[in-house]
This record gives sequence, structure tokens and C-alpha cells, in this order.
Amino acid sequence: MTYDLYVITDETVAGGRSHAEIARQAVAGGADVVQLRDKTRGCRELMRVGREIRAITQKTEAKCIVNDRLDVAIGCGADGVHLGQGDLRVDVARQLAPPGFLVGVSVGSVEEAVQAELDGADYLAVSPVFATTSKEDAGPGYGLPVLRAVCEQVGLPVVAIGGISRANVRNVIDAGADGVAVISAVVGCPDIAAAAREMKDLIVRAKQERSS
Ligand code: TZP
Ligand code: MG
Repeated sequence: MTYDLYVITDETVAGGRSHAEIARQAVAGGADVVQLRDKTRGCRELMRVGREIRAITQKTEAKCIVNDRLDVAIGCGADGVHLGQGDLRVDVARQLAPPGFLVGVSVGSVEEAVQAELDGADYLAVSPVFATTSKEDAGPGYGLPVLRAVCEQVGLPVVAIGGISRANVRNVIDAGADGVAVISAVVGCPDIAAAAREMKDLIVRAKQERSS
């Protein structure tokens, strides 16, 4: 599978548009992954929204991932879960999840990346690469050198998250990222599908030029 464009849903950044609407437009614009992320909703609401997103991605090649909650991710039939350093351990999630379930992990150093790989992660997110206003506790950003080091030291697909825009996406790909995860650069735009399409084109082109 490809992680080129990984869109994270956020109803606030989307100006009140729903998770399902964000997902529909993101997939229409060519997103490879849609992550349901909502720190305000409880388990049952997340399940309901997760099922909606799952129904949208199921008709396409795109994958549906749930942030933080393995129980919700499995319960709504998602393709995977995304875990932070304070969430369930990757090896424990791997034991609980069905075969083939995707487990992604946020990392901020080579040490965390190597550990996540040993624990059985499917992909890593270097998080955050740049400063962002979309996540309250994100911190200042680890920068391109940490992203580059993680990409060099692990064999897993690595996506870059945090402050990524049309202006800096090429630098992120040139540092070795396999893909880019975004909220505001896509979800914050009036036309989410068009923004996704434009971002995806930039990523695909940058990857082609990197390998030529
Ligand atoms: N995790 C690390 S940074 C971030 C998340 C969810 C927010 C990314 O949002 P944006 O708007 O693309 O910077
Ligand atoms: Mg988390």
C-alpha cells in the first residue's frame, strides 16, 4: 500500500464540516489514507463516525485508520489504528488486533522509531516535523534532520506530520519521507478535494524526481 497522502480529519479545522464529509472529499481528491481523529467524542460516537468513514473508504483503495483507540478501530471495521507514545504499546496492539491490521506509531527520535519497528509497527509518523496549530501539545517540531535520520535508520514506511504545506512538502519528501500526513493544508481549505488533489500531485511528482 502507499502512504503518499494521509489526511487526518478535524471538524474544527474544517469549519464545522463533518468527519464523513472531510473523508468523502479527501478520498475524491486521491487521499491514500484517512485517519479519524477526534479528541472530543466518546466511544459510541467515534464508532458511529468510524463506520461512516469506513463505508466511504471501502468503495476505494483508500485505507481508514482510527487515532488512539484500538477498540474503536477494530469495532468499526477500520483498516488500522494510529498510536502515540502514550497510547497502547505497539506489541500489545499487535497481539490484540486481527491479522493484517495496520498499526502506525508516532515517533520523535531514531530510538523511538527503532523500538516501534522492533515492536511490529507497520508504519511510522515522525511527529511533528514542523510547528503546528492543529495539535495543542505538539511542541516546536523535530525538523528535517530527525525525519531524515529516521528514514535512514528504519525500513518501515515513514510519513511526516506537522506543519506540512504545499510550500514545504518537497523538502519533506527530499528528506526521505514516504508520505505526508496533513490536517490544515487539506482539511482547512474550502475545496478539500481540490486541495487533496493538488497536494497528492506535488507528493507524487517530488517522489518521482527524488528517484530519478
Ligand atoms: N500530530 C502531530 S502534528 C499533528 C498531529 C495530529 C497536527 C497536524 O496538523 P497540520 O495542520 O497538518 O499541521
Ligand atoms: Mg494518540
